[in-house]
Amino acid sequence: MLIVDKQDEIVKTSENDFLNEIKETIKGKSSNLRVRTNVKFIIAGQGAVGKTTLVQRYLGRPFHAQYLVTLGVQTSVVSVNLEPLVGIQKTVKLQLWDLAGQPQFREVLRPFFAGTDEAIFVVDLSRLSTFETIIDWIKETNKHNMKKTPFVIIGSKYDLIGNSATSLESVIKEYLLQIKEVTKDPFRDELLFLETSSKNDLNISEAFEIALLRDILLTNR
Ligand SMILES: Nc1nc2c(ncn2[C@@H]2O[C@H](COP(=O)(O)OP(=O)(O)O)[C@@H](O)[C@H]2O)c(=O)[nH]1
Ligand SMILES: [Mg+2]
Repeated sequence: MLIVDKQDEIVKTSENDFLNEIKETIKGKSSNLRVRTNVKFIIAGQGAVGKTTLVQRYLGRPFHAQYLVTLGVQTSVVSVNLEPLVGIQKTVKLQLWDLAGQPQFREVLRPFFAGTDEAIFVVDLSRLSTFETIIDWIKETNKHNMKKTPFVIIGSKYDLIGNSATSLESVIKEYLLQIKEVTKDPFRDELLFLETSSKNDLNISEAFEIALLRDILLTNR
């Protein structure tokens, strides 16, 4: 995964190290930790980047190679027990709002942005041009929420890029810096980017855990 820090430095780190670091920070605060019982995530990004597959894999469903367009929005609720993650005896009801990426749904989607606690924006690593709509999604999300919405960027389909991963990295970094520039805010955290593969089950639960635990950290700072 890549982290663009507050000074716009890009750091490459392992998702497990990062996840452990967040877990330790949360454990350190656990005596008076505030945890919302309901958390809403939206999952957004261009059509066919792998949003629905990512959510379905997180929910434990098998991988399907054929493409089924999401019509408008598909919502799921999953109960996340924080005990095994950070040793807190609480359960979070995580609502996942999987939004259709095709432009014809844009109008229909407007009401669904409100109340978003965290956004998961997905790009397709085998089509890096899918990065280009992310800034629009960020603006649209912020427009319907009182505060700037924290987000994580997921680069999906890591299995498809194989040996070209290293050569694509500079393009990815460039896109991340552009996004960071547009979303500049002195109180904003680092920008997080995480590679996943729904096909090979790479970083699926990690992606949602990072997003959820970071939401808890942001609520408590
Ligand atoms: N190779 C590969 N294909 C994927 C992956 N994730 C999704 N896909 C395929 O990409 C297509 C679009 O996926 P979908 O989740 O429906 O995209 P959405 O429109 O963003 O919801 C489908 O054919 C999926 O099988 C992945 O990690 N690897
Ligand atoms: Mg979909």
